[in-house]
Amino acid sequence: MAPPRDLREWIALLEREGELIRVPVEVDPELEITEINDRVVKRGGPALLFENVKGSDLALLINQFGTERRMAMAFDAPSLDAVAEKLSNVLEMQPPQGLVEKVRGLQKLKSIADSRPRAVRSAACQELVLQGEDASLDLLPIQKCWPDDAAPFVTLPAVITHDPRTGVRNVGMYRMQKLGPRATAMHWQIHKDGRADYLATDGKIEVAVALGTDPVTTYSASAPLPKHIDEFMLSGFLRGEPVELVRAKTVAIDVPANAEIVLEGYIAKDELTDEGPFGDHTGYYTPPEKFPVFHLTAMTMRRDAVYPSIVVGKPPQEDAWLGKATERIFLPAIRMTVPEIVDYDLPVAGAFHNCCIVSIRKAFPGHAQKVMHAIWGLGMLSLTKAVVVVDEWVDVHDYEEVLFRVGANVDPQRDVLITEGPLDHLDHAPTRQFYGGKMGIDATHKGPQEGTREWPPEIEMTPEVKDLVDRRCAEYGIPVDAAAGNGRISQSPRPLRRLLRR
Ligand SMILES: Cc1cc2nc3c(=O)[nH]c(=O)nc-3n(C[C@H](O)[C@H](O)[C@H](O)COP(=O)(O)O)c2cc1C
Ligand SMILES: [Mn+2]
Repeated sequence: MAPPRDLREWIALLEREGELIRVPVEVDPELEITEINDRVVKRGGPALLFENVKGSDLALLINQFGTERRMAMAFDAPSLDAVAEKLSNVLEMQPPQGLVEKVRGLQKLKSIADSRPRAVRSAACQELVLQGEDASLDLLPIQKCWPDDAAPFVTLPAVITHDPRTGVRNVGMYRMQKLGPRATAMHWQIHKDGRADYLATDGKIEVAVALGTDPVTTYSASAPLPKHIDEFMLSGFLRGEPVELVRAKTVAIDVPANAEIVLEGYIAKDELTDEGPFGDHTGYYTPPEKFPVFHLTAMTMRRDAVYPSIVVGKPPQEDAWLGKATERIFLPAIRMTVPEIVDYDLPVAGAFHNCCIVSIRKAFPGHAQKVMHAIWGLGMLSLTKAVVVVDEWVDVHDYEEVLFRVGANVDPQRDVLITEGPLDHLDHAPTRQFYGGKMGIDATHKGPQEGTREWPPEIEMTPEVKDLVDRRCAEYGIPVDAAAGNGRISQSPRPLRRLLRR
């Protein structure tokens, strides 16, 4: 088995696994699909294939990533941590000793070599080629997601550009507001690589947009890689097989051969439009702001193309699992630069950039503060508003335990660091856009080295007595949960909530 090679294999797999429902009746892409999907997502329900979307001949796929199981299935992995392990194996490669290790080392190197995209001459994504007036976004079942949205938005695109200075490719997921049959806005935010490519051009930049790729490639477009790393490489590595690319018809850009739909076009340097309002992943409407205009020069498709969509809004939504995939997959890379980090968690309810809980192997005074600053200096994690640091033995995914540590171990005057720095483009809370306050909470144990009193020992029952009670459970006639222990009160959260905390 390997990850699905294209969207159709993925849909077939989801269907075989009881993870997809086909909806044959007509539904409206304006609001109705959002409301149906919202109810399904919040219950951890299946992917939905709407086969009869009002105003379009194309089917619409939504909620393909809506549960942890499906997100892991997309990678053909038992869990997201298993995906991370694959990366960690390569990142932590040491010079091999002995034959067995050498062979293993070669396999690892092969997995890197296989990551590079492969060029092909003909491709399914170009079965139909529409140019000029024939190319029209009106053919697509583009959703208007929320009542006050300015227009329909393409929500799950892989936007491909090249840096005009270096030629290096970038793939990013940036929503596109429909402005007409052959124009959209391009919502690449201030911190994003596609925007940097665009700013580096002096006239116009060619752009291609892949819709409906295999799920790992779709995920990769959302991954926060450093600018000089091609997201298709990451996809190839995670798939264990190169992404196949074909030259687009009207722009000098290679596009995924397996895509359902490809939009080709360009963006002129100084042509801006009002983008938004849009019901965003912050749970609020993002107000209108100027963004560049994308002009469509051609549209290529597979026969009977399936249009992929996603809805963001008040968390949790489907994008929670794309975010959790990034959280898990990037842990080994984060540990490369900050090895004292044991684990971290970006709570879905905190919309990812609002809060980061991190556990560390604390070794010296001020270590928690060092890690806070490291987080504020790492890629897109630099936009994190609040960082909570706990000791290595604390489970960062157990929010009740984290709150217990914050309550028990924090002297707000001493342990809360208030500073400032760059913030998420869409954060409406700071007084100024893009820049504002940040908070670090040191919930680790402190000691005389840090100028405090002796830290008291934590309460722990002896292992002997625990074993004794485990053994005698049945005898007591009391329903004592052998798994619970140490006197902690743990309310059992709703199943979906519990999953999201993982
Ligand atoms: C569903 C979804 C929608 C997104 N929409 C946008 C968007 O409209 N604009 C944006 O700048 N980032 C958006 N992102 C986040 C980017 O895809 C992400 O930051 C990615 O790393 C960008 O690629 P880059 O690092 O190559 O710029 C979205 C992510 C997801 C999962
Ligand atoms: Mn990038």
